[in-house]
Amino acid sequence: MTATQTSAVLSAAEMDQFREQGFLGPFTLCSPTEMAEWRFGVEAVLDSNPPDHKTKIHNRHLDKKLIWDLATDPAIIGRMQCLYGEDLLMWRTNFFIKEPGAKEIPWHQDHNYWPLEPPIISSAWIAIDESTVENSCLQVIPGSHRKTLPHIKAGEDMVFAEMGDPDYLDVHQAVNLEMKPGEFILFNERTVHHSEPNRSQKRRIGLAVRVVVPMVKVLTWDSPEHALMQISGRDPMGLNTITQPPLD
Ligand SMILES: O=C(O)CCC(=O)C(=O)O
Repeated sequence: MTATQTSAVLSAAEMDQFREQGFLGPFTLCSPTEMAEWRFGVEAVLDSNPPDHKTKIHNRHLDKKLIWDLATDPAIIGRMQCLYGEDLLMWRTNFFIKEPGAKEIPWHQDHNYWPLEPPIISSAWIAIDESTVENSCLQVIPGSHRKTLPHIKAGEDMVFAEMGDPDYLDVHQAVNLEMKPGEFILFNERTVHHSEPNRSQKRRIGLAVRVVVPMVKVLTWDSPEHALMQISGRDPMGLNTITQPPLD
């Protein structure tokens, strides 16, 4: 599938909302019927072996055009350009596959884990499957991006090794981000987010797309082959190795 839509734009009110809340959406990338077509391709990618990087679920935009096309859909990139400017680089893509029984993803801020200097990054999280409270949708705490949350060691029942310190969290403020297949949200590196264990019998797949601006240097790399890709505009800083998107 190729992206054919015109780039989306945000209103001034939406941009203010992103600055105040740390997240925005859900927005529509495509209809649930169209996402069923994408999902067919996504499942084939997830069944295939990546040539040169660590797992089947991370950074498949490096070797599969379908993932690059999905991750750089104009519905996402147009909105990111409104918030971060024209010059955008793709750093990572991560599938979050929560099968029935999958563990909790702890409350966290992404910048705690990432080798970025400075840690300025925009994420889009795309619902590949329907994502509901029942099958552990993403949750965020509005306005939480205005503070840095201390992170501590997480328990065995969590997916990550570190989690946001519960003493500094007000989870009563949390918002459930239920999404139909084909919808997505935007958030930033400090927005506190989480998902419950998947207590349902329904799988939930999301694709997280990580986009940086050229002033951000990636300090360590997932693999020697993992370069960034220019999504739009220019790279006037030249701080990172840049490669071309896959052709097929
Ligand atoms: O999909 C989830 O449950 C968590 C996603 C997440 O932590 C992220 O996109 O940074």
